[in-house]
This record gives sequence, C-alpha cells and structure tokens, in this order.
Amino acid sequence: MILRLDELALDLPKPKNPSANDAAAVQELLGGKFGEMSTLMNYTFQSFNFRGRDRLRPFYSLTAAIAAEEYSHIEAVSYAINLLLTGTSKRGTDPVPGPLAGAADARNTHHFIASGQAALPQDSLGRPWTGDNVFSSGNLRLDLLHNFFLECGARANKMRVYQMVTDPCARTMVGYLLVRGGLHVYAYALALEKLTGVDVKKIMPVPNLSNKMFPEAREFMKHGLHRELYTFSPNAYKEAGFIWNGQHPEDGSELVVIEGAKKGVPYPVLEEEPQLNSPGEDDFDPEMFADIAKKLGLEKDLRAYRPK
Ligand code: MN3
Repeated sequence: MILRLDELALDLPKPKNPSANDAAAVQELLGGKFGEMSTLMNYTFQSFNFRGRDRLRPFYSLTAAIAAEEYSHIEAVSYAINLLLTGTSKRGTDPVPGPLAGAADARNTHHFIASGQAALPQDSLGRPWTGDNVFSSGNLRLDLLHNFFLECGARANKMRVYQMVTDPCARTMVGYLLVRGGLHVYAYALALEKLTGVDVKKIMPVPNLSNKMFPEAREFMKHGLHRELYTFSPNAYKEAGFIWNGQHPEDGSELVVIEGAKKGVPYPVLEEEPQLNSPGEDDFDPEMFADIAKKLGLEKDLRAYRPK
C-alpha cells in the first residue's frame, strides 16, 4: 500500500516567465518514454511482480523504495508544469475578448482544452503515456539492467530539457531530478555489481557529464541529496542498505539509507482560472461544512483550508 503525504518534495520558485511552450517541453520529463511516469510504473510493477523476494530481499526493497519515491517525482514535474502554465492566458470571466487566444499558438493546446492549464500524462509531443513503456520481465538481472538504462536515458532527457527551458522553476525541478535520478542510476549500478561482480559504475556517468555542471543540482548535492536513499516507508525496505552503502563515486561521501521520506514543503498555491472555469463552482461556500466540522471536531482543519 502507499501512504500519501500532502507535501511536495521540493520548493519550486514561481516562474519568472510563465510559458506554455516551456511547459510542453517539460512534459517529456513527466509522460515521455524516459519520464517519471515510466520510472514510477516500471519499478512499481517490478516490485509487485517480484518472485522469490525473500531470498533476494535487498533487491526487492531497493526497487520498492525507489518506486515509491518516483511518485513524488511525478508530483514535482506536474507542479512545475502547472506553475509554468499559470499566467499564460488572460484571467477573467468574460469569454468574448478571447482570454485563451494565445493558446492557439501553444505547442500543446491540450493544456488549455483538455485540462485547466495543467499537467497531463503526455510527452512533449502531446502523446499519451502508455503501459508499453513498462518493462517487467521477471528476470532480476534483466530488469535491473533495464532500470539502469532507463535512468541513464532519463538523465539525458533531463539535461536536454534543462538546456531548452531557462526559467528557474523548471531548472530547480530538473536540478532536483538530476540529483535524485543520478542516485537511482548508481543504486541500480550497485545492485548489478552485487549480483554479477561487474563494476558497472565504470561506465558512469551516462551521458558523460557530471551533475555538478548544473548549478541547481550542485545546490541539492550540498544538502546530501545525492547520497541519501529514502525507504519511503515507516517500517520496511531497510535491506536496501545492503546494496546502498559505501562511498559516492564522485565525491567519496558516505551513502546512507534513511527511514521514511525526506520532509517536503507545502504545495505551491494553484490559483483559480475562471476563464477556463477551473475549478468553477463559484457559488460553493466551504462554510456549508461548518456544522459537520464542529460535529467531527475538525473546525481547526476547516479554518486551515478555508480561503480568507
Ligand atoms: Mn525519478
């Protein structure tokens, strides 16, 4: 089962230049073949399908823990897309002046037609993410090899999107994913090494460019995010530490497994977009819950989320 936390993994700065086309490019890191939906679903299915997991427990635990983290990555990419899209149409209630006119020139018009200026499970060409992107052969060595390759491909795409999109919101998110994805590349390399004796890290980094070349990634590395593997569970997956241990190949720092998840931050506020009728329901007043909130002892909770 998954336990959900109402937090975002990292603080995303508000975009300086909201841009629908930047958002469209970032979609590749969400719903592309090598995007976060693919890493999430690959490791999720591999962990569900893992046979003989008692004997091979550390490999199962590593895959399961990383799978859970990937959920937080699809959130992070989605919020970056949502923030980049905020401010790309004219906010208002009158349809006649054509507040969405600019969207006709946007690369992904689905952001304005099929969603309320928000992320969709698609790649940068607007193609829907598909289960064909999941590889779950049931053969451990093959699955780990695939995962190593998938993370290297993901890394390449992150670097390319970084070079396309200069807004600090997108770049902070990509810097974060480079560091965490870089950790996952190395984790699968270590898993393959434990399994086969082959020193897979000798072919790293792929592509041959250090995360340190990216200032936003450097910042996250200062806080140890390149060496801390989280279990994303209150009581399981600690055996991932049988694989995730030793020294980081780049800076020699100690690899550690941390129980649970890294503390996140509150979600960035996504304002209403009346020109899209998003979310609509203008007549709805949260006050209608006041009586039931009192009965349930949730008055404080109601006050906390109610708009001022
Ligand atoms: Mn990831």
